[in-house]
Amino acid sequence: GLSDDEWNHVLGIWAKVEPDLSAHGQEVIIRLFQLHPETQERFAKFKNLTTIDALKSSEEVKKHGTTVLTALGRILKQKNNHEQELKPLAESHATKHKIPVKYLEFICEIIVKVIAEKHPSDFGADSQAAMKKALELFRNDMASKYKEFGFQG
Ligand code: CLN
Repeated sequence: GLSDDEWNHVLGIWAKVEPDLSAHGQEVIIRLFQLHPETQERFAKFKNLTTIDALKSSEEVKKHGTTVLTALGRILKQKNNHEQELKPLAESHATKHKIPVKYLEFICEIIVKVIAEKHPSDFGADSQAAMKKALELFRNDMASKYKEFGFQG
């Protein structure tokens, strides 16, 4: 787990992200699709967005980015007592969307990068290390829940 100090880092930087969640979310989703095009194929609703301009001007992408980061923020705020929040997410991503754990790794890495770019002076080495640790916990717990739902991920 994370120490109190590490959770303070995680929630401290998240408080800087929250006022502009949709811009962060949009950037994360677009970058994910650009770097890992196979992830975009999982979204029926984004199949028509075939250019970077189409992605950038899509309200749906912005909305989905907000949905993702809102869910993630809710989980982080539980400081690892996140069973209640995590379970439905693991269930939908395992059984309905069928999202490999590898894709969760992709998005977590991008989330850290986007925060680092947008908040260079508030996201120092200690905060980054704490956030990476929190996201690793999230991924590991998603992966073990996946198995409970019979999805090897
Ligand atoms: Fe996801 C839908 C949160 C990573 C693919 N995702 C949702 C919903 C979230 C959510 C809340 C709506 C409710 C639901 O279906 O459940 N996703 C997250 C969080 C993360 C996440 C939090 C990680 C930080 N999701 C992913 C990816 C994966 C993916 C690893 C592919 C690329 S990023 N998610 C989906 C898909 C849907 C979805 C395909 C369904 C979208 C739709 O059709 O509306």
